[in-house]
Amino acid sequence: MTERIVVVGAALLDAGRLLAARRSAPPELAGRWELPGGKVEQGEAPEAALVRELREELGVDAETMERVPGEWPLRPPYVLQVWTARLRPGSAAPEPLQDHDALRWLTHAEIWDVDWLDQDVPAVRETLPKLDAGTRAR
Ligand code: 523
Repeated sequence: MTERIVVVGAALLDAGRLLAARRSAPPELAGRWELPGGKVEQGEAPEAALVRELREELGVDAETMERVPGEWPLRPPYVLQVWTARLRPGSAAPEPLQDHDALRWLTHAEIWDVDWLDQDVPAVRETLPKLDAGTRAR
């Protein structure tokens, strides 16, 4: 049986906006936007991997909230799973420290303004209702 490796992505939410990150590498992905994250390491829980990746790549202290239903195929043997996440109190604001060269906080109306990686599009679509839930009562 082929080994399957989970790549975790974060739908990082803040005040009804979703964070999009523009990849700077590898060349075939550079310039496209993604839900930031990375590969789960052996023996690591996916949520812990996501918190680690967000710290390494964006310099933030984040926590996961819920799994976004679904799983999306990447280049074999990788599959993408997504969690909603938020910044913990006192966290720094995200900065593109590694793997990215731009970040944008998108409102629902702006979600399709960026050129998402094809494989991230269905995951982004699934997170939209959660984004709306976060825009109420402010
Ligand atoms: N994706 C992807 N979408 C998405 C992520 C986080 C990753 O399509 N939202 C793809 C891109 C790569 C593979 O998944 O082909 C691994 O992601 P990467 O490079 O962000 O994972 P890292 O940071 O764990 O990789 P290493 O640099 O190898 O450690």
